[in-house]
Amino acid sequence: MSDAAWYAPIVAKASGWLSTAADVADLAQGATVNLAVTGLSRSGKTVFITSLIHNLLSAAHNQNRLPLLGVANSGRLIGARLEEARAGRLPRFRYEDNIEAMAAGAPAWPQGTDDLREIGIEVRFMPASTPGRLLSEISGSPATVTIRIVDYPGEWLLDLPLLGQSFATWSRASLRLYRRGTRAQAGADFLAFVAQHRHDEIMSDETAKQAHDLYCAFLLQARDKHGLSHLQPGRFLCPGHLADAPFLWFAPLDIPDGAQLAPNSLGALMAERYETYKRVVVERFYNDHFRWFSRQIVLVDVLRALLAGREAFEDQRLALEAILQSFRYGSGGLLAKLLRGPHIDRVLFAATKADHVPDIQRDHLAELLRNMAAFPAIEARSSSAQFDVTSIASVISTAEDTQDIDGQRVPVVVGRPVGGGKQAKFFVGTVPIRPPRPDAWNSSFLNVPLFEPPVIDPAPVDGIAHINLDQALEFLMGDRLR
Ligand SMILES: Nc1nc2c(ncn2[C@@H]2O[C@H](COP(=O)(O)OP(=O)(O)OP(=O)(O)O)[C@@H](O)[C@H]2O)c(=O)[nH]1
Ligand SMILES: [Mg+2]
Repeated sequence: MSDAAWYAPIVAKASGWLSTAADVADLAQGATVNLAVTGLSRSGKTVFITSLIHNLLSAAHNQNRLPLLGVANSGRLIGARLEEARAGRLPRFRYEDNIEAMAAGAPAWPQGTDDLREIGIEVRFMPASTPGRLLSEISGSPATVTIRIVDYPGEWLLDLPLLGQSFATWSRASLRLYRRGTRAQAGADFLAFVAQHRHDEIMSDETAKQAHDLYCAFLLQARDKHGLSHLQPGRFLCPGHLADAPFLWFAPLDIPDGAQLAPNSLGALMAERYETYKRVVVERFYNDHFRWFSRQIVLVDVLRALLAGREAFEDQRLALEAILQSFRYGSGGLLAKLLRGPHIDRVLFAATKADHVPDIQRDHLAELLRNMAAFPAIEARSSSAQFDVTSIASVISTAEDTQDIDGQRVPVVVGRPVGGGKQAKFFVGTVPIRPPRPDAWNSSFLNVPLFEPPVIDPAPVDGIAHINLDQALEFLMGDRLR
């Protein structure tokens, strides 16, 4: 590996081209960019990471797969390879298994994620700038950038907002939410239990465990039966290796404003476990995997939320906003100055599974996402971070066609629904560009199943057909690949 500290002054003096020695050090030593792939459960994180890797590995053979990625389009991409598994601290992301599953005789999507995994992709390229190229020639090696990505269950993201809340505050906010709408039905047993167990009753492990079990059953139902997203804590839905750790045995309780939790009370026991959970699980998750990211893609399955109805849609919006509070955007703000580590300076919001709608509807998906959460507020708070909104499909699983409906020729998508259905046409109606008005929710305007993945080549040669994956990568990484 070349000694950048030695080269930089010489090159700078000789040419006067260099803006900063740090850029050259990056090119010579190989920079690492931590990319946060953020998204609620089933939003498409694992499929996105798998397709991104496969297309980057394939790019040396088939540069046409990534026409909107500058480094590929300009012919400067030399190749990409996976970092050795031992380079990471976590178990390796199952790229190979995922590709094999998708390339099998009966193609299948990757499994839902149940724990943390990481991977690094080393991209080798010829620098675009004259000093960068000169440095590459002197050192005899191309520039490299390693993109590091961590994959995790989407449910865990909702834990991040807990860092800013005490047990009493969280309990009050949660129970307020659970007493309304669908949650009140799904959580009837748990709410009845809470009504019978005051925070100041004598602590009991048995009562705490009972509350916890009822609460978990409620969260599972809210997610799986009602399509809700704002569900905390995340490990209750997806415990990973923690499984039955006793400090997980807590649940929200009714705690009136201003009430003190007495020693040896049920409330005090729950609060202690909640704090342990925050310290042992959430803080570690945040510090180890989010603090160091400088680029972020936020994946949102906007269509699924629309399909699930008004409450699920509103709930997803709340969940997204809660999560976004947990990240540090731009260089402004007291918090950004106090906390160590880089801030996130580029964020892309992406509506996923854009192949579920015909081409002419895809801009609508992105617009709907733009109008869905309080992104403009984030933008205003952070002048130095760059934001964009787009729609993507990591793996195109449908084809476009048209169909006559009521004497009109309308665009439809054709695909094979997961679960053995026959190939069929699906008319998705018009995707609204704003969250529907309250009275518009009654008409079901969309009809999209999950589709089977297409046949792909497991060898990283041809790549995977996608929509806007290259554009997303250019926005997120383009400046680091120059
Ligand atoms: N048609 C289509 N379906 C997709 C695409 N990406 C994801 N899906 C579907 O969405 C499902 C969920 O995708 P994942 O990538 O596993 O979601 P995730 O965010 O990793 O979910 P968790 O691991 O549960 O947090 C997949 O099993 C597919 O059915 C896409 O680009 N096109
Ligand atoms: Mg996953």
